Amino acid sequence: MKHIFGHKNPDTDSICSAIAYADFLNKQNIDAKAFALGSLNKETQFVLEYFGIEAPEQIDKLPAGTEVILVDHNEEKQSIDKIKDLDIVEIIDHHNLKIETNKPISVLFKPVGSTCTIIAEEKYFKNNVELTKPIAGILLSALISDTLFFHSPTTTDIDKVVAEKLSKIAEVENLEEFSLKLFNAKSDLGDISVEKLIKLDYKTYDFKDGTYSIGVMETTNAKFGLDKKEDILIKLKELKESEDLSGIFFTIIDILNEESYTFTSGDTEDALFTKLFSAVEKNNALYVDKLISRKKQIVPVFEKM
Ligand SMILES: [Mn+2]
Repeated sequence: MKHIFGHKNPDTDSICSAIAYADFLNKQNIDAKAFALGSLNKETQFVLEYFGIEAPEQIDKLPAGTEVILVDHNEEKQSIDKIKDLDIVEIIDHHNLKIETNKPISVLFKPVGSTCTIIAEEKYFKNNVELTKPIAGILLSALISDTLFFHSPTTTDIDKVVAEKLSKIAEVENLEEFSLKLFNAKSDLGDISVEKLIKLDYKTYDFKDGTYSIGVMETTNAKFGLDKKEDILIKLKELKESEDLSGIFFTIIDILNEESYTFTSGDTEDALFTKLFSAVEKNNALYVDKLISRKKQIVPVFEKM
């Protein structure tokens, strides 16, 4: 059986693309199943409940040689531990191509807003494979989530066309209203611990001058994160040490106002971020207007430095 999974600290796109692609393969009589590399965030839980789909089983390791399909990621550091010992047979993704494999495999990469866009368009629609309401619903949710309801600069025309088609099948009549429900679920963090807050959507990258982690908190309630500044700074310093990183950046992204506030693990990182993104001090954080996409706006700048 092929094991399908997205990245660690899974977001809605990682979970829903794995579930949908397993559904697609099962319809071709291919034995495949979706898994999660970590617990589901509130938004993903909301989406699965809303469309009546069971959450995938969580795993953190697999026996050597297991056939796996990676969705929504292809960086070793973001995948399951000892990924090199597994048999990667296919990758579907919308991030930079990073991985090296030791044999030819199927890859499907598109520069679109979500992995779910690729699965809907290139798998279901192009092959005329029937899409059920729940699967269309989760594909649509992930597309809206990853593109921040088309506000993110990662959004393409394809995303908008695919979302339109999916919303009809999913019977979501008012997309804007639905996206607000999603973002409110995402922003409802209750009494979350500071470490969990930092790790909500946290990815590690090997840049030329070191290994860095970048956590983002996409929210309609930036104040929730800003108010925890002191604790966040302490935790960032601790994590930098314990994870042996060159630095950590934690960016609070205000989805509705299209702006962001960043905290870092130290003065050097503060200076670096300020220089790279022309950040200014606002609400006691490093403020950058219109900086809302880690993938398209933040990571590329670090890769060039
Ligand atoms: Mn994605």
